[in-house]
Amino acid sequence: MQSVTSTRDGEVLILTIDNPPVNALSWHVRNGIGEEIGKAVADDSVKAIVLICAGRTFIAGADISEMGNPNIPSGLTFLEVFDTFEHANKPIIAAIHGSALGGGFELALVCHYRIAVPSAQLGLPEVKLGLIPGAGGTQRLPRVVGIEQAAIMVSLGEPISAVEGHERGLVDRLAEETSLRADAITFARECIAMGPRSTRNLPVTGNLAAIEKLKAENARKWRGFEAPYVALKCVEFAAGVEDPEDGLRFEREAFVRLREGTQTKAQRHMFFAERQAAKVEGLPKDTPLRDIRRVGVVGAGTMGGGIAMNFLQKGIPVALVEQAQDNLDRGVGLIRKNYEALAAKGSFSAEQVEQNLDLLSPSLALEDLSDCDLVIEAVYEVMDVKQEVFAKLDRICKPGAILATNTSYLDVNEIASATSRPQDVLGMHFFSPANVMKLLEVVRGDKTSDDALATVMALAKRIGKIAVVAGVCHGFIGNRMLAQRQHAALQLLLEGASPEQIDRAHFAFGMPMGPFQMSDLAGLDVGWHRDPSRVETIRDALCAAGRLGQKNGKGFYDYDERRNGTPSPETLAIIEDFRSRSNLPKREITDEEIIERTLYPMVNEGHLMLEEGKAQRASDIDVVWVHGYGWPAYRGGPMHWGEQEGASKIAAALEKQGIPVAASLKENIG
Ligand code: 3H9
Repeated sequence: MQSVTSTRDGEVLILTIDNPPVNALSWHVRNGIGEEIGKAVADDSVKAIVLICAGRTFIAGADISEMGNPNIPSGLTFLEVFDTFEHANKPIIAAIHGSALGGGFELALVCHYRIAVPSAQLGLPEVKLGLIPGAGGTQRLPRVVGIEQAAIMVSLGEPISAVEGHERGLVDRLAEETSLRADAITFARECIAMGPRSTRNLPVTGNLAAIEKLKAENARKWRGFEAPYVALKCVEFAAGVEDPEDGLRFEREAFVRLREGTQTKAQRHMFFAERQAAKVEGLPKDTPLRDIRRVGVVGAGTMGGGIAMNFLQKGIPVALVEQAQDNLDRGVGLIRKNYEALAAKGSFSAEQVEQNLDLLSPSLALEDLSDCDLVIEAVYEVMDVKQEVFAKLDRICKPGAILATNTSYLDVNEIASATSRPQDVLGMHFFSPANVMKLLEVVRGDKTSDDALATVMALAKRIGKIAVVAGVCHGFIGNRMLAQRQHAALQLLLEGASPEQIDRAHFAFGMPMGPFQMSDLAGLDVGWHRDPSRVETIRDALCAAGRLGQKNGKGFYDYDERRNGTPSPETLAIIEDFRSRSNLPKREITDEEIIERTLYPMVNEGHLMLEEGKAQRASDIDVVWVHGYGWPAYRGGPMHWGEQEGASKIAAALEKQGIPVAASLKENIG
């Protein structure tokens, strides 16, 4: 089937792009458009051209799968096609529904007029792929909407609605939601009299100060990322350039530099990894889903409350159960406080906060969960406690209800065995803060049924999570790998590195915090045996000394009341004591060694999990680490990073450390 076809409505020619799933500008689409537009321009009986898309969306950008692929047939470039549009001797009208993104949005910008349905979205999300717009977006957009709005759109990559686009002069006309094609043809007839019109030579308006403000506001979020800064540089250039052609050249060169770099490779990998993660091997696409209308959460602590918020804000009623009234009140109070804080930031209106809270039913009785379609347990990480809750839920919950545990380590099969319905039991491991973190590990027990799993995967998408399927093993994907990193970091302390040096090396690598800062934040007593006389590790010693982490102001670091950490003489003395008893000489350790010693064992563990079938694919592991632990997206997750480091280098380093190497890594040793 042809991806570009033309039809006529009197003097208006309608060019339709049909390239599922998202009408990306693949090579054959570019060639098709170029050819058809050439013919239409040459045909005197055509007075106006409408560019419209079939299917669910307008053009969602360049075809990302073509990038870095040397086997793409040659043909027309973006710039050749765009040039024909811009210089056409008759008006071209972009008719937009769904999303006009990246190269698709840029093509709409070279069209002479734009009509869109109100629900359409317009944006330049290239930064999320480690790129910038490469077909004039950074040069034409400031000429239409001004520097400030253009800078926001190119550097943050978030789309705006067609309604906002209309207010900002980006969209010339709003169409009826259901009659875009007819409305576009009518509009095209009006445009004939107005003639073609180009955005390229419009003056750039606005103030460059907006750019510095954006940089300051996003410094933390953009740390280590190249693309947002390059995108802003291009907007700045547009403001100062005399000949727009120079601006286009400047942008093009910057685009090509980024396209050849490592960051975009990693970020494109993440784009596909995130979409791939939703696919469960061996699960038929048409697996029937269970209806989830009401959710129960057991445990109103920080985790339970955060979990509940996910559903409430999507309009799903939640029954929240606690054992004691004061804990329940505290939990409900925390949910309100969190929503109010979000409302203060503009995420919700005050009315929405009340609507969300109206959907919450606090209770002291598990029996109140009898009509829930899904119950998520978020109580203490102790097997006996979990099993007791599940045995009760088994008696109380209606047949077909899904029973999920939020455990972060424990054996989901063992938890399921406390019920008479292990097919309905699985893990839903949320990450803290549960209403903020994107990741959800969905743990598939040995007996979990296909439809329970498929239902939870679909539900995850509904509440805006990126779900990854993990098999039952200690710590699942994320925490199992984390344990390797923590173990190696503690070993490095014994050999002479300090907590600050190790944390600094991880921060410089791009992690939001290092292993010890993270331990302090989580609490050093998580998983501690609680026997102060049993001191086998540095961590045991810190706990025994009452150093429990940020929560009591002292852990690996000492904390002030604003939770700023400084090196602790007491901790350093404890480390020193362990070192002298382990007879290890103190030596200089480089940051490079820290990264290799702490991260290579993680990559190894990832390979082991793949070999054991605990993770479906390497890219799923990357999704877990980028969205659950803040691994920098520009490094593409530990498995992608490991691939760039080289399997043979990693395997050799692990062997040198005496660490058993995963077979799939070992086979790469030359
Ligand atoms: C660019 O344009 C650079 C230019 O400036 C340079 C010019 C020189 N290409 O997300 P979904 C696939 S850079 C190839 O689940 P939704 C996706 O992998 C590009 N494939 O759907 C998935 O495949 P599968 C700038 C793409 O409804 C399927 O489509 N544009 C592309 O939730 C469905 O995707 C962007 O960054 C693509 N461009 O969301 C836009 N886009 O089914 C990226 C999607 O096999 N796309 N696929 O897993 C999106 O943001 C969302 O896909 C969209 C739809 C909002 C469009």
